[in-house]
Amino acid sequence: MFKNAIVRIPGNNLADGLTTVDLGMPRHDLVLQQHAAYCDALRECGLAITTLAADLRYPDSTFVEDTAVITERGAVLTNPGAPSREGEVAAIREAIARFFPSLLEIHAPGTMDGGDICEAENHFFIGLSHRTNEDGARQLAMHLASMSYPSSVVDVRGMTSILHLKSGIAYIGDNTLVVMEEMADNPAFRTAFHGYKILRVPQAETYAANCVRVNDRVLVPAGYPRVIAALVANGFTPLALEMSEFQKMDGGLSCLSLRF
Ligand code: CIR
Repeated sequence: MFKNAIVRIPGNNLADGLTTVDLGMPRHDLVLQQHAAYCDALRECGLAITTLAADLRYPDSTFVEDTAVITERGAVLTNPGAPSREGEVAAIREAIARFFPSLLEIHAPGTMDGGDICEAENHFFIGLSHRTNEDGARQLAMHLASMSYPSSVVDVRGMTSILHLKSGIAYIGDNTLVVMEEMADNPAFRTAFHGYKILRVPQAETYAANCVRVNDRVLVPAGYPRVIAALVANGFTPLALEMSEFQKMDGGLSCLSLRF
């Protein structure tokens, strides 16, 4: 069960952030509206929210998930892989330290974005991506081991359609993983996930592979009927949220909050 979430209000310069997709510029009024609905959904799921003010120094800073890996046994601050996002960790440290006074850290030359880390029933999958490098992955595996968590690495560097590991997979509890079609062909991943029930996401709905279990609900982006139907058919209760403006900036549902 999650009790808390940390979010950051998007700045009116979100459009200056990084993106690899060509979906147009986010509209600030809609950005704020979608962010507010996201926060309402977290509240509806029973979470108390810590809301941080917009930070115009870092256009991508609303994507707070990338700054930390938070577990039941402790928290690790990351060292984001994009130079423009490096300062985001210092900016959020105090808010996280209020809940986790002793913080572990990923140090250079290691880099890591929280979006690459997927916890699946006490096992951590660490995505190697263009943001998370081998040294970052090694450091995190060591920190996780110090908390008695096993982990394994999934290399997603060859997958051009996703930014982070969790752009393509989600663990939604009940021993179930939501996995994008392309990822299911990764042998390391298939072996590692032996024993999990896998809900395959059709290629046309890949964006919805980034869904989030929050207590009794699964938050899922609106507009992906096959994924929503599969969730319902497997006994989950989806809560659909408009994400169009964040999608324009390569952001998914998970990246808008740190949950613990
Ligand atoms: C970036 O490229 O870093 C941001 N525009 C999007 C980050 C999305 N984060 C995530 O999926 N965890």
